[in-house]
Amino acid sequence: MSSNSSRRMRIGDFLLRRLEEAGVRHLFGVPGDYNLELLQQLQDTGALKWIGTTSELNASYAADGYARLNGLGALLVTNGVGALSAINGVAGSYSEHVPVICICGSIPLRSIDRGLGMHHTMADGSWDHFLGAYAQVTAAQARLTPRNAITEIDRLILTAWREKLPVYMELPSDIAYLDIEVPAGPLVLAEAPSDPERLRSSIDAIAGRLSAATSPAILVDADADRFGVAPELMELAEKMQIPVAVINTAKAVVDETFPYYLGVYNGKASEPHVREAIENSDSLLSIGYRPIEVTTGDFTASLPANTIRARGHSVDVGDDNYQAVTLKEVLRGIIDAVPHVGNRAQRHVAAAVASPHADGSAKLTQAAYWQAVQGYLRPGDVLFVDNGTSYALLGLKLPPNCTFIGSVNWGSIGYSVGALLGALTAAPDRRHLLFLGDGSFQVTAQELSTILRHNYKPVIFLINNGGYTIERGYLGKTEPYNDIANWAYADLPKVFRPDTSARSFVVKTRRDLQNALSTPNDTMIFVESIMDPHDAPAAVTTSSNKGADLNYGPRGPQHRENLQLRPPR
Ligand SMILES: Cc1ncc(C[n+]2csc(CCOP(=O)(O)OP(=O)(O)O)c2C)c(N)n1
Ligand SMILES: [Mg+2]
Repeated sequence: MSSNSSRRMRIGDFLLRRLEEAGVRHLFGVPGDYNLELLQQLQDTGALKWIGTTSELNASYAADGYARLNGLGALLVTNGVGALSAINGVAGSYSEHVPVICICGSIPLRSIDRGLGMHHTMADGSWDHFLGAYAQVTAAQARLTPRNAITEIDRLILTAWREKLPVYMELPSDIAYLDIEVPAGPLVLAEAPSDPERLRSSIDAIAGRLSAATSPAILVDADADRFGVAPELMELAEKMQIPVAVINTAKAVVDETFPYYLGVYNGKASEPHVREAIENSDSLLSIGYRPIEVTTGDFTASLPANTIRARGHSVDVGDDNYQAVTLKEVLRGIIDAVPHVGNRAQRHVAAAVASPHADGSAKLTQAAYWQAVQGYLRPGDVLFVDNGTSYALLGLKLPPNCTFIGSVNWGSIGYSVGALLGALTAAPDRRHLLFLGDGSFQVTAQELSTILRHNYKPVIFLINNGGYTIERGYLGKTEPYNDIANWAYADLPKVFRPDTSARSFVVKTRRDLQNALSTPNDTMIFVESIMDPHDAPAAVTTSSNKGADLNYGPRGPQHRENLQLRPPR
């Protein structure tokens, strides 16, 4: 059949078919009367697998986690109530550059035509509020009609994939079963090729600079992962012996055992050799760099003035800005254009500090905890970090082929539990390790039930320190607003799935932790570690202290006696 031939198909079936052609094999979400008709089509055709979640917020986090490993993710919500429950997570996908398709089963076109008041609306005769809200947090939005369904479905899916950003689509509940003429050929996810002259000129400019440089370096942000160019960056680094640093949002995007991997650049908070290599480079190539306070050591980052700024679809070199180029083609061209360099002076990466041997029966500390976690990591692990003292994971050295899933820019607590469900669904055969605090967990804990329902086998490392320790470093060291209710966290697998085979541990000492860590990964492992509310990695408290100065200014309450958790002196 030729690609421009057409056939008849129901709108809902066509949408599911397009998602499948785009590589989406699972749909997360919560049913509602405005989307049940599409769910029935999913059921009848077996097109995608439905993964029902306990809330739309968690579905949005799951679709994000799924997309991080799969390249594209999708969720299905219902009008208004579902859409707005999911909007925090979708906004996070926007902030973090993750392509997610949010499909909202919306009020029937019949009601719009006739001006009928409907539930899940403002009951004010309007129907555009939620499209308007989503216009703020997505790259493209549309309400489908029988006339626009073909073009809009393809436009939204392609926009999400090309821009690496979320999109929002309303499917009115009375059109999913209507037949339309649809293209017979599949949807092809492809970048438009670069403009040949712009591509050649940008490659010449960058390759020229890198070749002439004596201390070139590469600085990587998350877009290197989103646009899939980590292999090209490593190939370039290897060919020219160029050191590569990442910022925290791009942890593990470059294999940390790669010989030219430097470490994490974070302004003055970086290790000295990383800072030196980036800030004194005479030709720094940055990839998708989007600095914020927590990725720049509180704005102490200082990139050379002549930094080359490459992004997904454009490049800045000196005074020139190149449009209509794709990052992958630019990097491939640079690799071909630059000479082999075999004699650049090697930098020495500081060896890992030897671990002091502590008493196994002593109370577990954050220091001992992260040291034990370091030893537990294996090549290929998928690692999740939520907001809180678990950010300490960013300081560990990761084995090869690990994936790091976090939300450093958006930072919505609880994200990691939903993201874990999504990533487990996308890659069930990898080992998934979740690191989070009690406060973050309490936001999205019930999604554990979905993870258990599907027999997934992650390891969950929960720090029970009685509340929001990272916040105590901003303000309220001992204030009750940073305290939370104590749950029997380790009992929850049993609560959420009475017949579970999950192994739960309540860890109070280093020996308890070692015992938990020696368990095989043939079922879910839930490790609840009890720690002191005032025990926090120095990097976390220092960053919180600085954040308080930035947030509250010189007249703020953080200067008052003992109101702020500080690093031990
Ligand atoms: C949705 C949302 N609400 C509030 C916050 C503010 N916040 C950031 S970290 C944090 C506390 C995290 O506590 P916990 O998960 O227990 O980590 P800990 O530092 O105690 O290890 C809070 C409330 C946030 N980031 N996101
Ligand atoms: Mg806590």
